[in-house]
Amino acid sequence: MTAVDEIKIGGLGASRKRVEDQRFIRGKGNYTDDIVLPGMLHMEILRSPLAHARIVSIDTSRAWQIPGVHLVLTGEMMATRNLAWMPTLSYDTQAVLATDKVRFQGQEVACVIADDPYIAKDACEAIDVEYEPLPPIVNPEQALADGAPVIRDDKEGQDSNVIYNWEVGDAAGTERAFAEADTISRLRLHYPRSHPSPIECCGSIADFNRATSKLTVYMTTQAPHIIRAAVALVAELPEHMIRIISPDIGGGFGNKVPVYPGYVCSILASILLERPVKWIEDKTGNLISTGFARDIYLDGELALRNDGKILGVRMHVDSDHGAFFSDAQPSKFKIGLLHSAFACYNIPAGRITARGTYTNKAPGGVAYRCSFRVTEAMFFQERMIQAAAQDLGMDQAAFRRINLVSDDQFPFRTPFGFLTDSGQYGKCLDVGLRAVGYEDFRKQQAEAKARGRLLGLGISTMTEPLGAGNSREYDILGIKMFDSADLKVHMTGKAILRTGAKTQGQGHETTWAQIVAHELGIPAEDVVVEEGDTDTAPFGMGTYASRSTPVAGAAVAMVSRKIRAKARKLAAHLLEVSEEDVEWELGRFYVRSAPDRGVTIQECAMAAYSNMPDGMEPGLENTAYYDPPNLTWPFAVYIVTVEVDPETGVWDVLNMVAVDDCGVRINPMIVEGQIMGGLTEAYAMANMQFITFDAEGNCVGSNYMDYLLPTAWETPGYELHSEVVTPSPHHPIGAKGIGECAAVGGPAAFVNAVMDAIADTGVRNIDMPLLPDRVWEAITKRHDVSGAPPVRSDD
Ligand code: MCN
Ligand code: CUN
Repeated sequence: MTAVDEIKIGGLGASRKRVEDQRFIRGKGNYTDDIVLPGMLHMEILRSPLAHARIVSIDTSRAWQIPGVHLVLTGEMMATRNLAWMPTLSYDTQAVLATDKVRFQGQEVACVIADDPYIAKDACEAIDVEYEPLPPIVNPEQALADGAPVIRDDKEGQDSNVIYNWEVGDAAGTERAFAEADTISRLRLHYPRSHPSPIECCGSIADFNRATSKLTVYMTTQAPHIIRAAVALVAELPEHMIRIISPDIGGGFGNKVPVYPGYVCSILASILLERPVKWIEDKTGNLISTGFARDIYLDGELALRNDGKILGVRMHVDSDHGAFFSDAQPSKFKIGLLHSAFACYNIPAGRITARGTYTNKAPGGVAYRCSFRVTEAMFFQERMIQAAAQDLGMDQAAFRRINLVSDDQFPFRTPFGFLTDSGQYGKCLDVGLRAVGYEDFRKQQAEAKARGRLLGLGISTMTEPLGAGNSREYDILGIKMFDSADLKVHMTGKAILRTGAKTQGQGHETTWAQIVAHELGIPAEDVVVEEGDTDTAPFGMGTYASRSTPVAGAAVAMVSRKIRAKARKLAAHLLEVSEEDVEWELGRFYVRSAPDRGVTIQECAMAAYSNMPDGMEPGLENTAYYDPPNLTWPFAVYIVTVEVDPETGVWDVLNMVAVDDCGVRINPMIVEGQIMGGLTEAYAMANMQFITFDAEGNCVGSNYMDYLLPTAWETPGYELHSEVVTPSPHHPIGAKGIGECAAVGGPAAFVNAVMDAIADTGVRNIDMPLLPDRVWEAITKRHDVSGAPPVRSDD
């Protein structure tokens, strides 16, 4: 007998088909809105039509009279239970239902609970709210202007719209670097607001049982245990009497990390009415009020030597957080992991200053396929790198090569203090350049130019920190960031695995079983994976920041190893030899001196319940909590070629090459799916997605006519490369995160390509999205087009 064939049993490296798709493609998924409980009522939210206004009065009497209405909740009623405001994940407060003022268009003002959602919606319209309009503020510049109205006048001592001033890096060293520079390259950029826009909106069904005092909440959350803690604190319910169940999720993309007023109101309503209360957000509600991302302005500078060496970097960012500072991020860092910028470059000194402001917009900066602001960090970085190479008159690839961290420099301390773990940056760049035919393209580009055609090539190279955290440095609201896995191997060798992560489409049900197969030789199909129920899953911090593989995935490997250690003892007992004489090969223990004498892992499992040695605790189950020593640092090279039509400003992607090194790939097919999805979102951000606000604070982009998602029709094709593999040195199976890389690094590649195509115009920047009219304006007027919403241009 020999070891089992790892690929055949669906182990590490197998492109195993996604087991969850069995139900998804048959329409048998079980999403929050699919759940129907006996006696369930429905909740709808009345939202503010104005961006900034004082509430004079709210009259709910007409709504109460509508047949089928059970409850009308207002801020005033919430206040009697101390629930009008709730804490945010960044130590700010957020209104659950407005009491004093409304602070953004779409803010929650009242809720109606009724027999069905239609009655509830009608009753919302029967609530009479009198507003006294106040001047709205729609960007940091207005927020910081003298005499600007203070948006958060509810907060004692808050006499401006500034939330924080934060800085990181080496001020003196950076000054010296700039003093020594031959050239200073400057760029001002805006990364516009965008929205994760998962197909499924947010929702919850709260079910409070007075008899047992137990509160069960089905909800669309990426982090059920954090929600349980938050509900315990906010609603002052005992934690063991709260059960959060996150069933199938129709895409999260960061949108489903925060705590939303709708969740809180449905919970209170269920407690008051002692009936299940369902809230399902509609698309417009989702687009205008939940988890926006980005909206951040950069003043960036690079200190350069004329031979191409970068000596220092200076960044100032102004971040528009909307009306409440609700970012989900490690509490130590005010602007997430923005200071991971330039981590792949060997730059001796750097400094970032960051300022956050309140505006009359929905709370922003939450997340959208990013590890806490790394998307902004890498976009700014790669736009600044392109501009710097251009300012020096250097080739884009050569300039990067001079400054990228080399293979022998790891672990590498980045300009803002991170320690990157590993990588082969030069090799990835070579693979990408070869794949795109770099030299040839430059020739074609020159030839095309002679004929008036505009071709461009954009490169984006980046590493990003994935896997928050390690508990020394990373916490959310004081809860340390680590993760967990619990594995129960049954008598017949079949198993159930639960983790503290929560899949939203990433395929954990498939890939975690592959890690168990790799560690234990139990076929992946014999391992069922369950996530998202706080009564059964071990405590974990959920899925975002591509932390699942780096942290929960590591815990899966570690718990499997604990199981293997016990199985080894069982094997020794079955084989009647001492444990030291037992060897392991995949799926089987054998006697070192007699390799034919062996027992399978399944036989060990049976023995754990039927034939354990004297004194051994029965059973084959265990739990592992994993606190990673560092973040994992995947690397990527994205190269895009485009043609820009000078007559219309329309640009088409000719080719896109992606070289991703995310260490060991558990399931190569799923990894490729993650990359393609991320590149598509990157393309959308660069090309079309735009949530902006007019001067009154009206949200433009509250529906899919205005907020554009790419369909298969406009999405370009991608050429993916997987030949570079640098295992993470500290991850038990060498895997690094991948979930966001393409969405993080992709946008700059597209923008750089368009900017390269129009380089002769002297235009340094067009802010995203690069809509045709903006590109056309830049080409014909030969000026930068800054997209600070509301869109401004010089004429
Ligand atoms: N994987 C792998 N080998 C690796 C790394 C990852 O096989 N070396 C697999 C994992 O096992 C997992 C998937 O790839 O099945 C993504 O893993 P990982 O990079 O750990 O990311 P997470 O599972 O933590 O997912 C989070 C990430 C984020 S933050 C957003 S936002 C996002 C994304 O994933 N949201 C998504 N991808 C998404 N994909 C879908 N379909 N839906 C979302 O909501
Ligand atoms: Cu930042 S979006 Mo993902 O981390 O859930």
